[in-house]
Amino acid sequence: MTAVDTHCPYCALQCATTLHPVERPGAVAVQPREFPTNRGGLCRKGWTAPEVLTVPDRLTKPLVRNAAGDLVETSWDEALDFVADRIRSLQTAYGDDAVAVFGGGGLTNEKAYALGKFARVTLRTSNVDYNGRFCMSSAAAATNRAFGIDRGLPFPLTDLGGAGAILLVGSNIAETMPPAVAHLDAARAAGGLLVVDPRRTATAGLVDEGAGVHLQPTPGTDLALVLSLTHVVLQEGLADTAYLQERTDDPDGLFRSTAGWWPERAERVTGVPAVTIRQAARLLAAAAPVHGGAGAFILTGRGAEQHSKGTDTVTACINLALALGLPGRLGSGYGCITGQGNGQGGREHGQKADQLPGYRSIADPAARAHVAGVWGVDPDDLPGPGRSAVELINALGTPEGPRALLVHGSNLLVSAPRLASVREHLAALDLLVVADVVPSETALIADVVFPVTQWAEEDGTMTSLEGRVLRRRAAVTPPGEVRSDLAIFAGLAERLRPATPFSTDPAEVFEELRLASAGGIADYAGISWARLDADEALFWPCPEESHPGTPRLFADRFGTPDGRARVIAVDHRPVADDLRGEAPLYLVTGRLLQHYQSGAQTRRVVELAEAEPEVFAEIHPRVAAQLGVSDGRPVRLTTARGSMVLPARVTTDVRPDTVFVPFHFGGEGSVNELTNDALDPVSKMPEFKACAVELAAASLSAKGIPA
Ligand SMILES: Nc1nc2c(c(=O)[nH]1)N[C@H]1C(S)=C(S)[C@@H](COP(=O)(O)OP(=O)(O)OC[C@H]3O[C@@H](n4cnc5c(=O)[nH]c(N)nc54)[C@H](O)[C@@H]3O)O[C@H]1N2
Ligand SMILES: Nc1nc2c(c(=O)[nH]1)N[C@H]1C(S)=C(S)[C@@H](COP(=O)(O)OP(=O)(O)OC[C@H]3O[C@@H](n4cnc5c(=O)[nH]c(N)nc54)[C@H](O)[C@@H]3O)O[C@H]1N2
Ligand code: SF4
Ligand SMILES: [Mo]
Repeated sequence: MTAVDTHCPYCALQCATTLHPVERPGAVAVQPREFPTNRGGLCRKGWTAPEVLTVPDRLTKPLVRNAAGDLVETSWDEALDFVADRIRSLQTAYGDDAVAVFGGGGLTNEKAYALGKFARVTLRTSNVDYNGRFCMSSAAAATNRAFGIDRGLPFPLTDLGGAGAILLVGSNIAETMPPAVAHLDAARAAGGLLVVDPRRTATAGLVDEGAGVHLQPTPGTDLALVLSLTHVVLQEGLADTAYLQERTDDPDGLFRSTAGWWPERAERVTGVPAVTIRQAARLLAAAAPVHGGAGAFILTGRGAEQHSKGTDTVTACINLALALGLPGRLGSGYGCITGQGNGQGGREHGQKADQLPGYRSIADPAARAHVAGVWGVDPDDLPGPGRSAVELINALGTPEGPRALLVHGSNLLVSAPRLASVREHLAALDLLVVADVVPSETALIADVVFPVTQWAEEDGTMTSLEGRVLRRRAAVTPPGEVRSDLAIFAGLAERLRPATPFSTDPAEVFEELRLASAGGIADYAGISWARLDADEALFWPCPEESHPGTPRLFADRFGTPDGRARVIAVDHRPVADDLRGEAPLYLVTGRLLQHYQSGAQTRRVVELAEAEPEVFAEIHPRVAAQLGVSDGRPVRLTTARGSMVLPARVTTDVRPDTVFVPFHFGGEGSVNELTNDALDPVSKMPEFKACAVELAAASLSAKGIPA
């Protein structure tokens, strides 16, 4: 092996790396590579990613559960035959929708595309969705309805570098994308870094004394806060009225929907002082182009989005950006910080319940005709829109719901909300098939487990948080009998519906993806692996080989039929499972720098597991004193869904009405035992970020806590 240029397997920043040969088979060493997003930097997860390639319990052979209930090794042919037979008999008995597929935003574009095609063409099921529903779906829904296009950042990340102010709503970017912090430097130096988070996170810590503002609202109140920021902008005459007239459909709607949110009222709801709200609005406005500022950005993360009103909160952020004339202006804008490695590409190629490749709607007859043409099938044979992730999980094993589930790239038994229900529904299935690289919590309860390739073992493409298409390159041969997810789709298609064969060659799959996406919103027709190999600077849409790609969207028009942004009136509403006498605190969940998602990968990396070995609850000293609990001692958290015991981390970084727990741990350490699966009505995003919780001191003998 020679040195191979690729990108980190984890988050959407997709830091550029070079892999170097080492002596051990299947192993590599990693070096960061100069690239606009990471500027030669890597976080701790990126540095240690090679270890996941050779973890001792790496899956290397297909496994099938035997009569005694154990997962035992088998051959690919036997495992594929078994799964195909079960699918055939379940679909014969219960119909095509009896089989469901669940995808992931970590899959390459090629895998995501093949997964959607496999569900629609081979299985003919409408039951397909993916973990992006848990991730940025509220921002996607909001940008789709306001701008007509959902590309997380409609501008290159480096554009942030010139801004005078950046408002970060519910993003802890300093821990979730550490190398990206460099792009905040100018705004920080200008005193324009504005961070909205109920915790004093590492990101809030970037706000030095007098160099910006940390707004620390009550969890679940961002919508009121942003409505009030907009109120101040409009009342103080700071809006870009010419922009509102020219580029939006309803400037008056903006005034009407924010008129009642004067800062003193918002203070009562959010806990953020009215004076701070005014200060933040003025700082942001001063950087807007209409006032001759250096540029301003509003960016949202999961803290704003993962709520039952996430779509409306993002809409309020977009409305604030429109009031200031930011979207589509060079050096300003609104963006959602997409999370997973291919969180952007994963939402474009048809893994979503309502979507076909090219970010097309599965309900649109023209879109169906185009994609069916590429697939060589009759448009009438394509299923219609299906259930969203949580609705799909809650239907599994019910009389009307699917009897079988195939999971590719998600560890549902850790990362989905209200785990008791997830466990019950997975157990009620006749067939659970999990494709993974390691025996994740979900793989361990499956009937069949397929061992698949991961980043350094495969070729493909990923689309980063900027909408930039990147090459993932194979550097090593996968161990044992590991195959790509593409081989699973091909193997099952050959057995179930051989008339439409599936390629196992990612380069061929990409060529087909180009055709299927052509003419769609996310148009990849002009992007080829050869062009990417020459220069990874192609942002979609890129309709022709001669097209330079589109780093910046919306300069002249938005993606709506008349080219104007839609102003959608939204109003504040409380958290679905709100505080009450017996549950007086908010439980919020999120991430630690050291772990990735369900932790399936990073909990297996020794250095990361040693740094953060177990779950904990951040509580304020005042709460700790009330409970008589000191740092490291066990507390019991109880919500309407469940209860868990975990050590307290006593810190003034969290509000006294808030408890924070990271979601990266499995089994008894899974905070999703407690979270609420109440859904946003538009995006169907579950309310991971806030629910009412009761706290109590726990006994020393409580499970899992050493005395
Ligand atoms: N280290 C690490 N990095 C990651 C990941 C990971 O698992 N680990 N995952 C990747 C993925 S898929 C994603 S989606 C991104 C997520 O990246 P972020 O959005 O930055 O991550 P979170 O920690 O989920 O949430 C951000 C913040 O929201 C705050 N928060 C909670 N409730 C509220 C609220 O009501 N309002 C506001 N304003 N804030 C609130 C939390 O305190 C938290 O600090 O990270 C990506 N990068
Ligand atoms: N309480 C709470 N819960 C949350 C969140 C939160 O903030 N709070 N955040 C949510 C968010 S934003 C997200 S994105 C989800 C993520 O949660 P999950 O969907 O569980 O994501 P991962 O842990 O990344 O799981 C990916 C799995 O796929 C495997 N894998 C990696 N590469 C491949 C591949 O190429 N093919 C296949 N078949 N498998 C592969 C990995 O080993 C891992 O087991 O969690 C959500 N859950
Ligand atoms: S920031 Fe994201 S892409 Fe970069 S090294 Fe860390 S996990 Fe990997
Ligand atoms: Mo995510």
